Amino acid sequence: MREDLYLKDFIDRDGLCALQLRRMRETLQRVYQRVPFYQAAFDQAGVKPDDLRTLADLRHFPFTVKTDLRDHYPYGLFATDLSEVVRIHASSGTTGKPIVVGYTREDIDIWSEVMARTFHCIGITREDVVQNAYGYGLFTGGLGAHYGLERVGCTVIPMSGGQTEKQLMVIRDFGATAICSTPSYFVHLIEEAAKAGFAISDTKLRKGIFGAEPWSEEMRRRIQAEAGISAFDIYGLSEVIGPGVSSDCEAKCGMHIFEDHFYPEIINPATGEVLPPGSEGELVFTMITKRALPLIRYRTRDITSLQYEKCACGRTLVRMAKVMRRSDDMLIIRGVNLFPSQIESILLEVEGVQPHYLLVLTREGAMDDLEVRVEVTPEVFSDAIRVMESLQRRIHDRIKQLIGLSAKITLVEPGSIERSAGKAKRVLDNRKLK
Ligand code: DLL
Repeated sequence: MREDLYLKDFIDRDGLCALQLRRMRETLQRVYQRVPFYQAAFDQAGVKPDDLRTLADLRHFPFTVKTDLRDHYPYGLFATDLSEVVRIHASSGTTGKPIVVGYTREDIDIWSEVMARTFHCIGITREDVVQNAYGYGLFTGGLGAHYGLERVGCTVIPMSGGQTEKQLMVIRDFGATAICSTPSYFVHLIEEAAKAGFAISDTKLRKGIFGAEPWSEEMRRRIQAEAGISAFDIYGLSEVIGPGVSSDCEAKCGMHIFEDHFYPEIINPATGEVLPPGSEGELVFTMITKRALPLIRYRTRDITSLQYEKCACGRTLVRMAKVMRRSDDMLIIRGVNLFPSQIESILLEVEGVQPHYLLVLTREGAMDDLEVRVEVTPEVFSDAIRVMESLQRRIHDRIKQLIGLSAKITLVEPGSIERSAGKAKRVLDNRKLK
């Protein structure tokens, strides 16, 4: 029974496509009959559920975007009665009301399944003791990971986010072998452990299951070297299901999408045109098994590419490249396009710099200015001004060379940039206030 669950990752592609087509047709019928929003949207686009004869026909159907969920807040896009919904989660956007998502009993089963498959990809077994430091509550991270871990049968410690001292006590005393958290919070744990006089590499912790925010390969290397663990990337979003949409395997060469539930496409974000395999573009998902909230062609805004070649681990499931940017987090500074993750990659290549930074944008008249505030190690901070200045210059020149922007570099004291127990805040845009 348990083995069957994991065998789904190795299904042959023809069998998978046939399954996807059947499920997609059923879902299109269901939303057309049950969700007035979709009936109107399909009618307006001049398509009927029966027009889907092959998977490629999906491109004729309209997209769903975040504002559609907002406009039908809170339950307007649900395809079942609320009496069948057993759980609600919500994701807090930067502005206004949250996005509300719902799950039937079957949806919770699917979610537990895709999370169990996630942990199996990472090599978590019944023998593991897993500290779950994703937030429990309306955020999908905590409960999503929890149900998957129980399904695997390992020992779960439901810590939730925050309470850093207690997290460190539990890592040590309870013998956690793996931890789930945002990558930025784990970096914070590494530092706090050092302050408390121990190294995470001296504990039993061997694996980190990190996601919910972008993090670079440089950040992965740092975390692995400093904590003596293997760091895995997991991806998901509330609107699709939560975590459990895709996961690294032990080969770490892209995250496998659980395609028998979530059908991916890559589009050109400007035109909406579907791009061929391997192209970089915006990721779009159609949920082909969900009951309460099956969204059609949901635009994630996350930029990635898809690789269909079989993976070294033997899984046939398509892999998505690490998500380093969103089509909507691009900053335009003096005409130069910049994604915060580009700065992260540059900073982490410099010795003496810590993985804590904040990009501060200001406007002086018509001119935008970028300040990069970054923490340095205690050694650098207590060093001579000369050493600090030379480090500042190196970072400045590297950003200028690679991105073409002249930024003000401010080296700040270790611990002075605000830490978060969840997603890190990397940009402070003061331009909007003026
Ligand atoms: O962050 C779900 C999740 C929880 C994923 C725990 C992984 C682990 P939301 O709060 O709805 O859901 O935020 C979704 O976060 O569209 C991406 O922009 C970003 N994101 C999530 N995982 C990754 C990742 C959860 N591994 C949004 N790398 C998504 C980069 C990620 N960005």
